Amino acid sequence: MLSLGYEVHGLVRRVALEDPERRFTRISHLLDRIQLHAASLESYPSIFAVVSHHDFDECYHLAAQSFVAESFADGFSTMNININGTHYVLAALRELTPRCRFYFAGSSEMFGLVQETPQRETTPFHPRSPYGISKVAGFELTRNYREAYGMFAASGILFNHEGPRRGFEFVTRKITSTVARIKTGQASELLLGNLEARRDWGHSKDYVRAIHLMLQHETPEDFVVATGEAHTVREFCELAFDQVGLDYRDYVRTDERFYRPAEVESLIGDATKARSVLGWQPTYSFPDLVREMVDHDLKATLSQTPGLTERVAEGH
Ligand code: GDR
Repeated sequence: MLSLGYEVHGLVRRVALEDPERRFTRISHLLDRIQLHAASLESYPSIFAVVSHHDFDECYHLAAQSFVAESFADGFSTMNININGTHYVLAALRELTPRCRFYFAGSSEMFGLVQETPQRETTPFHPRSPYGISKVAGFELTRNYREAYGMFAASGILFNHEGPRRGFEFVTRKITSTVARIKTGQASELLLGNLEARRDWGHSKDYVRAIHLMLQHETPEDFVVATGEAHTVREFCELAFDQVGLDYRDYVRTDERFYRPAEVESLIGDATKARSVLGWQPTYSFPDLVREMVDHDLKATLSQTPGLTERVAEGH
């Protein structure tokens, strides 16, 4: 957004751990170019206060409890934050800046137990987790504000999007960060859940371009964003270990703890609408994505431990 000339504002919650070096690591290089405001998705007045002081043109609502497994552990928090938080943002915009364009981060998890393959904008939803249910509610709220109040409110239905900035609990980053630790002798195994789950994995860099294009389109519409290619968790492991010259079968074990009460077995998206209406297309292939994530994690692990680069190069 900065490179496109936008003035960028963001919301942050106050948390007990306020160590700025840790807390803002992923945006530390941007902190002097963006404006952060204290607000919480749990508090309508806090969102109202920020929106009332600025005349925003576009609002990208990406905040959520986004980890599916955690939504089974605490469905109530997930519902509360994801549904009410979305409603608060929409309500504040409607009250104060109804011409502001609004983007809602919908999810392929809304398709859950898939009713058709590949999934597109018209595929019926069948969510399989409190997270998926909360995203269906957010999607419907966004549609309702569009229809009831004429707001430019659009949802992206994004399939899994990954990269070196991904959180460590998600399966792709869990795999690539553990591959780096195994390669450097700091771990000896990788414990995972369902290795046969299939996902349509794309790169976040490609997907944020689609999000921006959606808000520049003349009408507010919903779009599936996906690569149209699916791979299993097992295939991701195979490629990631192969990247550092190891065989995943020697290190990967399954553990009951990482299975979900209701699993989404297979997702694959059809982004024909985004391709034809927005002119969007992904640039990263699946092997490019895996390679970039493994390379990044290997470099990061090596740089954290002095002398390790030499030892790994010598084959230790
Ligand atoms: P997902 O992402 O649930 O698809 O949602 P995640 O990476 O957590 O899981 C993908 C698949 O891998 C299987 N799996 C494991 N997952 C995790 N996290 N840890 C494991 O050890 C493991 N073993 C197997 C899972 O069962 C699942 O099938 C992501 C999130 O970013 C959502 O917020 C977003 O909406 C969707 O992608 C699109």
